Amino acid sequence: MNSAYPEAAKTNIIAEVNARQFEWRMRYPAPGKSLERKPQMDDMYQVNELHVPAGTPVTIQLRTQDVQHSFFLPTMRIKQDAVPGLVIPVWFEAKEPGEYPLVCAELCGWGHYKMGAKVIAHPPAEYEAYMKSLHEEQFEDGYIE
Ligand SMILES: [Cu+2]
Repeated sequence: MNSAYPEAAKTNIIAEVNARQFEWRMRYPAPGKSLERKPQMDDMYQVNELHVPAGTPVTIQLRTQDVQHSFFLPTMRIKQDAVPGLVIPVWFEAKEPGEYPLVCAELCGWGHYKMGAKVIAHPPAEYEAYMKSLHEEQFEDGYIE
């Protein structure tokens, strides 16, 4: 197992993952833009679904909005605490397209048991297309170009 932080992942920051009682909120930059520390007008949001390109290392910025949670991708052997006040980069690679479970591994309250989500890995071209369609869907009123 190689645990070094690959260069490719350092520049491939695809989303902020915000844990809260009792769900996972994703914030993605608009297609072609990079993720900013502060939310931007054209960011995109999703709950309990994290879309990623397959076959390439990616980084997410992990944070929590309330108590301590733990970002756990059991099939990828990735686990990282989400700690109040910190933004923690986590890298992983979904080797194959498909769905991978994302669960909370820190007892965080009554709803801990249901704090599950999924990572959805797409072939790279399909990923680009998906993110574009998500942006169109979330900004279909045309307010932001
Ligand atoms: Cu939790």
